[in-house]
Order: sequence, then C-alpha cells, then structure tokens
Amino acid sequence: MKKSWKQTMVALLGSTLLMAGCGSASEPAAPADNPANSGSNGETAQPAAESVGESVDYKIIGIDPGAGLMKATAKVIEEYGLDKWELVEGSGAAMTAALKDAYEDQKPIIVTGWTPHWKFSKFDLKYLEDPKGIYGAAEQIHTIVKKGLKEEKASAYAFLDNFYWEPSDMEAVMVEIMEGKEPEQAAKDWVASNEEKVSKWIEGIEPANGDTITLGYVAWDSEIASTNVVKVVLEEKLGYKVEMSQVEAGPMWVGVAEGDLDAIVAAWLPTTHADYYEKYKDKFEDLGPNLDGTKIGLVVPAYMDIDSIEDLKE
Ligand code: PBE
Repeated sequence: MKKSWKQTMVALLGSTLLMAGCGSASEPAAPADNPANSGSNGETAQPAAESVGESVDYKIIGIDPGAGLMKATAKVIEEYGLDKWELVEGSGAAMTAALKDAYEDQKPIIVTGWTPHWKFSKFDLKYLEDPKGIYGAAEQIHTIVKKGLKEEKASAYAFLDNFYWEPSDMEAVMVEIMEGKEPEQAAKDWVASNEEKVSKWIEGIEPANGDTITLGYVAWDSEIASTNVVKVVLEEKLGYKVEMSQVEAGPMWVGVAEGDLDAIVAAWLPTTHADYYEKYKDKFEDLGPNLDGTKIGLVVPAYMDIDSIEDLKE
C-alpha cells in the first residue's frame, strides 16, 4: 500500500514537471491536458440549468376567478398537459403588482394578461405563442344593455349604441390611472381632450333630466377606464346621474340580464365571455362592439428565454 502510494506520487510529480516543462518551453499545454484549466470539468460539475417551471415554482399568476381569461387558462393547462402547473387566483391589481416586482428585479414570472393594457407600455413584455389556439383570435368588447333601456333611457341608449373607440384611446386612459390619477379624473381629462370623438358619440342626442343610470363593471384596468369614460360622457354631456357598480364577472352578466344594471361596456366576445353570453343571451340587448382588437393569453417579460406555451412542458 505504502509503496504503491509513493509510486503514484512519483508518477504524478513526474507528469506535472513534464507538463510544466512543456508549458514554459514553448506553447501552453492543450486545455484537456492542463490540470490548471478545469473549465470543462467545472462546467459539468455545475447543476443543470433550471427549467422555466422551476424558475417560477410552476405558478401562473392569475386574476379574479370569474374572468374568462382564467377559464381559458385552466383549459390551456389541461390541453397542453401542464400537470405540474398551478393557476394562482387573485385580482388584476395583484397580478400587476407581482409583475412589477418581478420586472424590477429582472426575475422570471408568467401572468395571465390582456390587451389593451397599460402593462405593455410600462414593461417590455411578450405573449407566449398558443399553437393550439385556446385563447382564441382577436376579439371585440361589446356594449350590452338591459332589455327595455331604449324606452326607459333613450338618450343613454342612443349614446351607448354610438360609443366606439380605439385600443390606443383606452390605453391612454389606463396609463393615466396607473400613473396615479383618479379614474374619474383620468376619464374627464380624456373626454376634455377628445372633443371631436366624443361629440360624434352624442351628436343629435337630447340630454336627459337627471335620470339615474347604473353601469356594471369588473375591476379590470381596461374596464375601469372604459366605464369611467362612459360615466363622464353620460354625466357631463347628457345630464344623467351615474352609479358605477363594481361586481365580479358572473354577477355583472346576471345584473344586466335581470335588469339590475342598465348597461355594461365590458363584454369580451366572442370567446372570453362566451359562456356568460350563451347563458343569458335572450335576456339582454347586445349593442355590438365598442372596441376592436383585444387579445388574451400568457404574458412574460421579454427577457425570459421562452416563446411558446409548449415551452412550459420542459
Ligand atoms: N379580462 C379583461 C377579462 C375581460 C376584460 C381579459 C381580464 C376576462 O378575462 O374576462
């Protein structure tokens, strides 16, 4: 034992001296032979790179459970076989807070997201591709009113029927609110600086005399913006007194179907709110789109090295 240990040492010493001699004599030893260069060995000794799932603890940061986006995401988890993944329920505000925290630290995060939304102008984000098309194509947001509104509140009905704006308009209001303006003030300012657009919505409509009208909405940033703009126009231009009723998505649809709410400008169709629409479709009046070109899906910071929902399986 002792002898062979000594022999080993002599052999090692010999080869080390030999290599040292080689190195100083002319060229450096080839990396594979040079014990000082442990780069290749060091790399293989490191733990394998984390998967996307591990990096976010297999969590998708969701919003309120009644949102169509949540139901679509549950279906995504099922159809793409994302068995280890969990969809975390919360709210739109909790989702954007989590996104902001992660983004500031350049950490990975996956959220349920939608357009129009201010988050795309504040952060560099991307939608994950959805090759199975579960989130659907571009959609519209419709204005839905209770049956009989036309006879009951004709001026409001006429304006709601005309109300139509662009995603960039909605985003402008959303950004102001996100930057700290009260939603109603942001809406007032937008109305004041978009006289031309607003005057087309109310052209030829006789103002009402202080009638009360109730608008239902969910606390999604997009709908906070649109509902406040509609409120301001109804109050400032058409003489209504507007009550805004903040509810969950299910009760919002029930409310307009049963006539407890006069109108909503928050119906994402044909896909996101398809089940609500089907369930109550004979009980309300659909005034058609007030905005074209929405999108829903899984959203990640652009610095994350994934592109598709398929990448979440790894
Ligand atoms: N959203 C915003 C809603 C509709 C408006 C996409 C979060 C939803 O998923 O139901």
